[in-house]
This record gives sequence, C-alpha cells and structure tokens, in this order.
Amino acid sequence: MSTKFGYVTIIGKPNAGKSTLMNSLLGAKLSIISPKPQTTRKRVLGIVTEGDTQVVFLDTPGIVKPKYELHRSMMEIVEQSLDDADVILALVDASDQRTFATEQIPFLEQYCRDAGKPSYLLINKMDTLFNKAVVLPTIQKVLDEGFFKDYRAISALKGMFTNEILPMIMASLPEEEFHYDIDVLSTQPQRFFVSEIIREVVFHQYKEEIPYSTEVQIVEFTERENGKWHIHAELIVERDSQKAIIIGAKGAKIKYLGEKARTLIEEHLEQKIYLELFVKVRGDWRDNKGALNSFGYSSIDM
Ligand SMILES: Nc1nc2c(ncn2[C@@H]2O[C@H](COP(=O)(O)OP(=O)(O)OP(=O)(O)O)[C@@H](O)[C@H]2O)c(=O)[nH]1
Ligand SMILES: [Mg+2]
Repeated sequence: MSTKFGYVTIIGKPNAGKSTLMNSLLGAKLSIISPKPQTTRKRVLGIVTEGDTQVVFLDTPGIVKPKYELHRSMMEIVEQSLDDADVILALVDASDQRTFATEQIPFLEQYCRDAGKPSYLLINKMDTLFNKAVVLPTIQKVLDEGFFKDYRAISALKGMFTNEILPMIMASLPEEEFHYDIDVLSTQPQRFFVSEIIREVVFHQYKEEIPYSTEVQIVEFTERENGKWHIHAELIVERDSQKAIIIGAKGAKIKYLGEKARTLIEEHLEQKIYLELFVKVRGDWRDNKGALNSFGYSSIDM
C-alpha cells in the first residue's frame, strides 16, 4: 500500500481562526484560542492520520508587522514553517468584509508565492455571514487568477466543511512513509502545552496589555506514580505594576487564575496536579533577545 505524508502549514492574520481550525482538524484541543489577536506565539504541531494519509499540521502565529523582538521571532517561526511546508493553507477571515478580499487574500498570496509551495485558500468564519453569497465574486476572481489550487469556504468554529480540507489537499501531498505511529497527536512536550494552557487563561482573564506582556515558563514538572504531579510555573511580566494586576487584591486574581488553569491542565493531562504559580518581573522581555532565547523562541520543535 502506498502512503502519503506531508507537512501542512496554516498561515493567516492574527485572529483569523488558525488555531481553531487546527484543533478542529485534529479533533482535539492542542492550540490555545482566544478572542484577542496574537494568541499563538510559537508554532504548534498536530498530527492527523486518516487511512493511508498522515499530515503534520503546523499552526503558526498570526502575521504582523514586527514592533518587538518577540514579533520578529514569531515571524521567523512563520517563515520556518513555510520552508517546512509541503502544502500551505492560507486562512482568511470573511467576517472582516472590509479587508478579506482586497487585503487579506493578496497579502497571503504573496507569502504563498514566495514560499513556492502548493497553496489552498480557506475562507473562514462563514457562519458569521448572513448572506453567504457575498463571497462569490471573490471566489470567482481567485479561481480566474488560478494561483490557489483550490479553496473552501468554512467555519472552523462550527466544523463546517472542514472535513473537505484533507481530501482537497491530497493530490499535493508527497508519497511517503508515515513518520509517526498512528496514535501520535503531537511531538511537542507536555510542559509546552501546560505553559500554553496557563497563557490561554491569562488571555481570557486579563485585559489590555497584560496578556501581551506575560510569558509563562514551567520551572518544575514532576510526574509521580502515585499521587498528584507537581507543576511549578512562573509568569513573567514586564513591570511591577503588571505583577500587581496579575496577583490582584489579596491574591484573589492569581488564585482564580491558578484554579482555572489547574482544571484545564488536569483535563489535558488526564491527571491530578498540584499547580504553583509565581510572578516575576523581567523588564521589557519582549525586546530582549537573551530573554526570548531563554523562553525558547530561538528553537523550533519538529
Ligand atoms: N464565528 C466564528 N468565530 C471563529 C471561527 N474560527 C475562529 N473563530 C473565533 O475567532 C477568534 C480567534 O480564533 P483563533 O483560533 O485563536 O485565531 P488565530 O488565527 O489562531 O489567532 P492568533 O493565534 O492570534 O493568530 C476566537 O474567538 C475564535 O472562537 C469561525 O469559523 N467562526
Ligand atoms: Mg492561534
């Protein structure tokens, strides 16, 4: 039997729904999601095996014009993931009617052209459109231009037409042996997913610049045969005032954060845990290459 195997990179502007799509394709929650843009900062790798096809999806940070070193690292992750791709999925947000046809599609098309890989267009958030036919002229134009190999209008959130994506890209996947056992969902370590879950709760619980100024590092991750695993995480912020906001009056905010994160981590690990959170200040870490390296922004998991 001949098998197919390939890397499929999902790109798009922040908040387009890349991580929601990734999770929908996997049928599992690996990537964190929030209503705020720039939630994903590192790439997330998820493996789907169906019949004689194995695909490694790469969820990437939303493409931004860099304002900080952190953004530059995020954009390097996008570039690396485009280099690694056999196929590119360019995801646009149709709920942003003003930009989706005139700005988002040409912008992503340029990335796909530069990468020189078979590329497919996905028009997301179709559930938000009362009149779905408004996307038809855009689709016609894209088809006429003939750069994208194919397209689907989908809702990653509702799972609308997402099951057509794998069959659509099949022809562009190389004939190759599987790289992973069929039950492997990711190759990234559990401590990465744990730090992401904590970051997700921060994105949901805090406002304004706090989620953007917060990084999470797992400093202890001890598995125990009998009993709760011990996880010790540091939340790194940029200023003392942010530390005070994270902690809240009498520690109420961080207690709430810890409880919420612990529940989600226990669901993810299917394991009871003891979670300790500490807050540290590292001034302007977003613009500090040394800090970013120590937070793992210079190496990419494969
Ligand atoms: N209505 C609707 N909302 C969606 C859909 N897909 C994603 N969303 C929402 O859009 C927001 C952003 O989703 P994410 O999956 O985090 O987007 P992303 O592209 O990964 O964003 P970044 O990681 O910030 O680049 C969340 O509130 C999602 O629930 C969709 O198909 N329909
Ligand atoms: Mg994301």
